Amino acid sequence: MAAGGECYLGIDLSTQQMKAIVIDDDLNIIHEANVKFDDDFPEFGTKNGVHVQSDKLTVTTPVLLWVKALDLLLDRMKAANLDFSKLKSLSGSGQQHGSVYWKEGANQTLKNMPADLSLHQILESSFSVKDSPVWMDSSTTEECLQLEKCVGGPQKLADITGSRAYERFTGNQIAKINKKNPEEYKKTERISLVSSFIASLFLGNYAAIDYSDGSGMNLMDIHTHTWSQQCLDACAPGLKEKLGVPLPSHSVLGSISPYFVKRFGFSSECKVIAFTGDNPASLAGMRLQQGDIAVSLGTSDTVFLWIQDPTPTLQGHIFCNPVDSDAYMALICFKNGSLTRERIRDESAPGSWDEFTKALKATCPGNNGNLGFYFDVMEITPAASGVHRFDDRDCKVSEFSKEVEVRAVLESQALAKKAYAEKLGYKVYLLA
Ligand code: 5FX
Repeated sequence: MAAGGECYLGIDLSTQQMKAIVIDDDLNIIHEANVKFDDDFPEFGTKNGVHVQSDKLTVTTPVLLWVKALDLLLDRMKAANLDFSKLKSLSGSGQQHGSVYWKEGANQTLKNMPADLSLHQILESSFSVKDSPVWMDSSTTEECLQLEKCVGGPQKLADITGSRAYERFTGNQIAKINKKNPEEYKKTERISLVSSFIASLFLGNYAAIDYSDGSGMNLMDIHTHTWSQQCLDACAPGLKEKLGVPLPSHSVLGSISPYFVKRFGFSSECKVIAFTGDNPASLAGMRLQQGDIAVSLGTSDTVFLWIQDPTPTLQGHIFCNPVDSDAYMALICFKNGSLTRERIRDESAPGSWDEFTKALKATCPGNNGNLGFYFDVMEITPAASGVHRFDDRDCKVSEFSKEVEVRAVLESQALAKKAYAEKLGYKVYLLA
């Protein structure tokens, strides 16, 4: 960075960690930091960043863990002598669909944060729901059926919101909270997505939900960029007020809260730009254009593409585009991503990616007709679970050799991405 040059901060709150990156005007990375939830906060007892409840379907993360993570991330950046006063603006992304429930009075607390206390100390009692549902949750089938019924069926819901009802989508999660814990819902002043929650901390005020992440809720009309009253009514009473007004994903929300100016030395002019979902942010960051397709390999694997004229179907999702509010993005999400690959690595290649690669190279593309499906947890696309292996005669077998297993997990994951992208009308050409 040139002396006196300006720079920009990006924050990502994903499933297993929180990351920060600082870039200059030429997109050079000048600082990076991260906080790993399981390792840095063992007191919360998360595994891979989440708590899986005893029903195996409910998956949550304590919201205070995320608040503590931001405290620690910024402390680490300060300890590394980052000059916060050079930051001209900041923005970021969050795992999609997860939700945060602010208790009555929380906005007053956000607006008056004393700089001698940590965020965690200040916000300790600001949440009406302590365990935030996250995208891995699949406990809301009842609420999904109810929502689809209320609006006239799954295709009707997809026509309005871009997706048929999905368990992890926020509207269905809110409906469950209202049904199971009506007192907690009543005490909720505002509901944020994970992305708008982090933006709210920086802003010292409730930040708007952006169009793109907002379209992962089964609540927004993706054509008008407004909440669909029909969907809101089907999920919970008084929801519109609790959600605020959605805004374009690149909106300037305001200047950073004085708390960060005093505590970390940010400039009071540093602007907070709307945060969005991790997948929309990847589309923006990779500068995707119409015709491009991208694959993201993370806790979830996703396939996404820029589209202009969406025709929502019962598989995959249509979200508003984060870069161009008149365009859209299609997305397919696979829940069994990196954690499944890591399990196979641990079992078939003693925990080493080098050994995994060696095993992969010992077999040839096509795996001699052996095919496996690895759904360690209930998959989203398709809705299936368990491990299913078939040999070259299509007979079900209970195990593969280590080498065949390694190739089978990669090939089946790649084939699923190709098959579902093609169902959305995308042509994937294989190079010989
Ligand atoms: C997308 O619809 C998903 O559910 C996941 O990719 C989450 O965004 C992971 F953070």
